[in-house]
Amino acid sequence: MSAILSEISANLQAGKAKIVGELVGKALAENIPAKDILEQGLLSGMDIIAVKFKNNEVYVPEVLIAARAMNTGTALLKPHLADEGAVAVGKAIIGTVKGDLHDIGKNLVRMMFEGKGIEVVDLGVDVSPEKFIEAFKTEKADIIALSALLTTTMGEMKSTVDAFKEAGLRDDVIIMIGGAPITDSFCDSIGADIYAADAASAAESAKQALLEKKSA
Ligand code: B1M
Repeated sequence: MSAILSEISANLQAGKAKIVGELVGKALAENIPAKDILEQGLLSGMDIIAVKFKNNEVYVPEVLIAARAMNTGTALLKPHLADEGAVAVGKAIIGTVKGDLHDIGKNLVRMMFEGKGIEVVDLGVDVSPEKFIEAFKTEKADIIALSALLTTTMGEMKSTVDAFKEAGLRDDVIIMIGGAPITDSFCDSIGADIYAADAASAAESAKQALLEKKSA
């Protein structure tokens, strides 16, 4: 791995957002592909933090500042991850479900969606089923994209699917779910439409589903 990508990873782990931003800028100037900066710099640093968090070697404050550094870095990569000249294929509402404050994965999915020409309305974190429904109606969206990182908040995905059924809107919406504890079988069990394991495949599947919807 190139030295600058290791430096990005190390500074992300130390929560040094400003330095991470500078290094990402430098790596881009050196023509290192944005995908490599994301995967081998930022995400590799976040993976190490995740293991340390699990083993109680770092705690919430350290993880929070690492997450801030991650978001600084990904924001700079955003224009470089987008497909140039992508044509708008549809509109998505994205959010992390109620009770859940994790937003790094959700932000990556948003970025990849935008890169595929999908217009995105981001409701942020801790989003209730009612808020998803309200936004779906006002924005006239095609897809609802739900992220959850906690086993305790996965149930909110089912509540959201059920709320769309109760509102008589289930047939009008494509519901996509993802996040570390989510699986394909969970997706089937709650009656959502698409499970995606990572941000890139989420964007690919969303685009495919939108194109199929348009041609139906
Ligand atoms: Co939290 N946390 N956290 N945390 N945190 C986890 C999830 C945990 C697994 C850590 C552990 O190992 N113990 C654990 C959950 C255990 C469980 O539920 N079984 C945990 C816990 C317990 C908690 C708290 C309860 C801790 C506490 O307070 N004692 C608390 C809960 C707060 C809340 O949400 N109510 C908490 C808090 C936090 C921070 C605030 C400190 C911080 C979040 C900061 C932020 O997001 N702005 C944080 C973090 C950073 C993590 C870990 C370390 C990293 C998550 C992350 O951002 N990964 C995480 C450990 C882990 O995941 N191994 C952990 C990088 C990111 C790119 O990956 O989000 O998985 P991820 O996204 C992936 C895919 O999942 C997918 O695409 C992305 C990759 O391309 N994806 C989708 C995500 N959403 C998708 C949606 C899609 C499709 C794909 O379609 C719509």
